[in-house]
Amino acid sequence: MLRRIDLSGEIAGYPVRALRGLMPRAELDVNAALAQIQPLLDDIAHRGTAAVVEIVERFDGVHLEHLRVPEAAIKAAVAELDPGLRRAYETSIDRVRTAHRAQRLPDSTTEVAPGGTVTERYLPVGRVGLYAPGGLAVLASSVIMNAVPAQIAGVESIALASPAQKTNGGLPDQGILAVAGLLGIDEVYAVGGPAAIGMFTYGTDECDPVDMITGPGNIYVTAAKRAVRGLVGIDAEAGTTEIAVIADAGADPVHVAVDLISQAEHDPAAASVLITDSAALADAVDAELERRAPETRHAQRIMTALAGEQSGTILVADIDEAVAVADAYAAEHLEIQTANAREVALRIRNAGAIFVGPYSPVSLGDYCAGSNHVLPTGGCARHSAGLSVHTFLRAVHLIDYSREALEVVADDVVAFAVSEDLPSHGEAVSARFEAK
Ligand code: HSO
Ligand code: ZN
Repeated sequence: MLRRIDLSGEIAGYPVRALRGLMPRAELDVNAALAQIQPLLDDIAHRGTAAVVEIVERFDGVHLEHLRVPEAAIKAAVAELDPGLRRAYETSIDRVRTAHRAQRLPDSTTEVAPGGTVTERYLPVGRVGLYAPGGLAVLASSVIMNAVPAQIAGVESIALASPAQKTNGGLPDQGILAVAGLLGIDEVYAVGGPAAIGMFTYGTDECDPVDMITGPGNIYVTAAKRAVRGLVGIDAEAGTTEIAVIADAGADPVHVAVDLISQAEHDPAAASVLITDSAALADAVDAELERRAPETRHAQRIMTALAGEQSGTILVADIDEAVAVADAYAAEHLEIQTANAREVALRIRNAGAIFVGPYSPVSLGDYCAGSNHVLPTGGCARHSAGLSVHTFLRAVHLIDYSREALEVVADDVVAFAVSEDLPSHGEAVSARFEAK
């Protein structure tokens, strides 16, 4: 089912660019969508609530009297939760909180020279708008993954927007509402798509503008976020889900296969990549995929993803080569199913998140590991990290020098200033030491 590329023994000296080209990622034409949604954003900027109501009516077929969801509806969604699902939501929230609390950094003051200090303060963003998609992509877990880090960072005001569902009386999805309730988010808007991004950016008489917008969305939401970037802060653009697995001859082919299938379940363009030094393991995984994929609920989507050119098996000579390939690919999710898995994992440089050993599957991380599932895709793991408490903090420097400390470095500032032909910069220092 997976196409196979044999690179054994060829990795040393193999150009990184060529390695990256082996498994090309699906690309979306966001800019084309941008041209379509720009008029909607402009309309919201000018007419506020009235424009949002019209857009929701046009695209979601729901007429809203108010954009904001009554608190009673959020409470009811929590009350109506199936007990098993409620426990799952609470477990996830609990673990994500525990893991993310450890990310908070204390402010730090460094004495750079006697009497001269630089303090780094971590200040939370003031108001954040979280977006949760509707339709086929209702993922309550993503609300947890976005909201918890913001709350732990100390963001004071969090608003959530999710599309009005005709099937839910014009309210957002019940699961989304329930999770909001469990997280203590009471400001929720039944607004989806670019309208939500416009509402958050420009504000309306019902919704104050936000400082930052995070959360996944379809290509139109992504385009809207691209359009307003700078006016508000925006998280990284989410691409199609991808999983790479490094496995050796000792790996369980069932584990490898079910994990490759699990992420293929997201999208026909999802990437499932196996990197192994064992042709026998690759054969066994293929056999499991052939057997299991047609039996899955979303067989069509999964089989399309597995057969796509973004997916495949790369055969390498040994685990050193496997690590090199994985680093070049820079997967959103990387599993290590080898002997000494933790040791191998610690050698990886580029991956959004690394899942170690046979009992740490990606789907655990999607929901209940405590880690965040908003991760860099499309090779962005080479330079970026996933969503975290840091996403919602700004490090601000406080510069505090005494007269003596400034005097010690005055000549250096003047030398720089003169060399850059900005002499007034130098005078701003030297004037302080001239006799009056
Ligand atoms: N694997 C997805 C997250 C997710 N999976 C949510 C299920 N629900 C992207 O990391
Ligand atoms: Zn997933």
